[in-house]
Amino acid sequence: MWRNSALKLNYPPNFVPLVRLGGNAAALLRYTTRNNPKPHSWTMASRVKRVSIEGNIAVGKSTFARLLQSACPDWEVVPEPVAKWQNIQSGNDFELGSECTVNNLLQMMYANPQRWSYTFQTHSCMSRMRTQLQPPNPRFLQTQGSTVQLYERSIYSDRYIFALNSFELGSINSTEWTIYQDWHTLLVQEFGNRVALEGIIYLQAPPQTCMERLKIRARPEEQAVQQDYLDKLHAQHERWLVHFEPLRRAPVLLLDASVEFKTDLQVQQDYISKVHLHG
Ligand code: UDP
Ligand code: DCM
Ligand code: MG
Repeated sequence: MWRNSALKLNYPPNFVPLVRLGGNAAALLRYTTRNNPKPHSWTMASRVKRVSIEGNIAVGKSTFARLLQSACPDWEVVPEPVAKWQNIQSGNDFELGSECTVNNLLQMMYANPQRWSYTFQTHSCMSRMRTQLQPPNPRFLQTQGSTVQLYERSIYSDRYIFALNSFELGSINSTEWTIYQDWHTLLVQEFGNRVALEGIIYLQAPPQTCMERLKIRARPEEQAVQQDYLDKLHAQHERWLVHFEPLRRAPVLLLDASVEFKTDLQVQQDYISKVHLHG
C-alpha cells in the first residue's frame, strides 16, 4: 500500500525536494513559479501526475509497466532509454558526412567501471531527463482529471541509487562524484518541477530473484553482473525507499515482486487494483 499518504512538508534546510508530495498544490505552485515563471509550464505541471516504478536490475519494472499500460490504456508509459545507452553515435561532423562511430556505453561501463561509470551515469541521467522532459503525448492528455505519466526509474534513483553506489564502490572517484552532484543539483533546481514525482511504485524482491530474472533476460552487457552487485543495489533501494527519512513521508507503494506477476493473472489484478486504490 502507499506508505504515508498524509504528508507534511518538512525538509531539512538544504534538502532539494525529490518528490512532489501528496498533491500539495500550493507548495507545487510556489515551487514551480519560483523555478519557472512561465504560466504555461506550471499549468501543464499541475495537470500531470508522474509516477515512477523503481527497483533493482531485472526485478520486473518494464514487465510491470507493460501490464499497467494494458490495464490503463490512457496512461502514458515512458520507458527507460536503455537502447540509447547501447547505441551512442559519435562523429566529427555528421552534416559533412564524416564517419560515424557507434559505441555501447552500457557494455563499456560493465567492462571497465573505473573508466566509464562517470560517463555512463552522466549520459544515462541526461538522456532520462531529456526523455522525461517531453510533454505528454497529446494522445494521453485528459480533458478531465490528471494526465498520468508512468516513468521507469527517475533522475532521483540515478543519483541516490546508482551514481552513489558507483562512488561507494570506487568506480566513480571523489572528484567525479562532486561534479556529478553539482550538475545534478542544478538540473533539479532548474527542471525538477517538470519531472517531479507524485508517487513511487517500489517493486521489492530479494536480489537472488533479480539475479534469476537477469539470467532469464540475458542482456549480453550484463553477463558479468555478480550477485554481490545486486545485493548492494538492493541495500541502496531499501535505504532510499524504506529508510531514507525525507522519503518516509512520500507516497511509496511497495509491491512484493518476489512472486511471479508476469504470468499470474490474480497477482496482476491485485497489484493493478492496489495502484488504482492509492493513485
Ligand atoms: N520476469 C519474470 N517474472 C516476473 C517478472 C519478470 O519472469 O514476474 C522476467 C521478464 O520476463 C524478464 C526479466 O524477468 O525476462 C526481467 O524483467 P524486466 O526486463 O521487466 O526487468 P527490469 O530490468 O525492467 O526491472
Ligand atoms: N543502470 C545503471 N545506472 C543507472 C541506470 C541504469 O547502471 N543510473 C543500468 C542497470 C542495468 C541497465 O542500466 O544494467 C538498465 O536497468 P534495468 O535493467 O534495471 O532496467
Ligand atoms: Mg527495464
